[in-house]
Amino acid sequence: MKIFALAAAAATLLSLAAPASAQFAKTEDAIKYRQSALFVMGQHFGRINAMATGRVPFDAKVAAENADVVASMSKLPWAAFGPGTDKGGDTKAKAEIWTEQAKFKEANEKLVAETVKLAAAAKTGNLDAVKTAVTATAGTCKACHDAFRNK
Ligand code: ASC
Repeated sequence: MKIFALAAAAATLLSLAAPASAQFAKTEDAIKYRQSALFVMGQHFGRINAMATGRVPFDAKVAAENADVVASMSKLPWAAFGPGTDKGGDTKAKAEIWTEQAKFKEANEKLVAETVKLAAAAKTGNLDAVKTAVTATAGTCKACHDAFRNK
């Protein structure tokens, strides 16, 4: 619980912080940062997904806490895909991120929008609403991975 609250607070602070270009000392840091944010988001999404698929019992409070972290985390990775961060570290990022920036931004925004809906669905405590939102959110994860992430 404390960890969730901390992660959410950190996410809020970071999203209010300096412009992307000023955020990272090194390309390697930008790559590590975006991978870390995506990893944390994936971990928390996985906890909700486990409930949505019936692998673990549905707990509305836990789902809502995790969904809030997902919604906060979903805002973070994109500022770390700045110019020149296509190389210079261990990354699966495709060149299309930088050559099709409008499309990439649209994909980012879709994810953020779906995670807002996921957090709202989780707050209703209704498992069916959570399932619907989990499916929609996972769809935006997959669409972006298919278009912009190497295997
Ligand atoms: C997850 C996760 C992703 C997405 C993706 C959806 O749980 O970590 O990256 O769902 O696999 O297709």
